[in-house]
Amino acid sequence: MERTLIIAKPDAIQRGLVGEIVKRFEQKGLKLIGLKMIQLDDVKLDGHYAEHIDKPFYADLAEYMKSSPVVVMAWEGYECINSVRIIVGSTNPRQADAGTIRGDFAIGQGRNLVHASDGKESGEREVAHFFGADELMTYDKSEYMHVYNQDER
Ligand code: IDP
Ligand code: MG
Repeated sequence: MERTLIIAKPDAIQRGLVGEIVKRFEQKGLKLIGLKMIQLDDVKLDGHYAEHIDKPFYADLAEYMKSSPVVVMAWEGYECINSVRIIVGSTNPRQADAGTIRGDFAIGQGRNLVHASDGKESGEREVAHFFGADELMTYDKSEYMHVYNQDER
């Protein structure tokens, strides 16, 4: 099972799209294992976006990501990193397919509503960056037998 970190960014909070975003992953059949609302500060944000700190857009990105609280979520599922990136859509919402979160609800590249981990290693690292072990839930999801083949569970 892979884990991915999803962030409903400040534009999702301000536009009342948190429920819509959660719904997309719930209806896919993924398992929610952690969820909380937080206010990002420089330390937390720079750690999360370390690969982007030197990019020209980082100052704008940082200001935007701290402009209101965000909702961070950890989701789990078989090969879920790829599934979630498909559900989220391309970074530039104007290039994102209809049916994706960004394609359906966003326009500006710096206002693309949601963060999703881009690999198995980054998923583990990002979940650990935002959630303590005691904040991640372990439980059986009763619908798994109807969502996965036996060898995928
Ligand atoms: P991703 O969120 O699809 O993984 P990344 O390339 O990792 O995209 O970029 C992180 C975030 O930085 C994007 O989601 C977006 O909010 C912002 N960003 C990326 N490129 C640009 C840009 O060229 N202008 C403004 N913001 C950008
Ligand atoms: Mg990224």
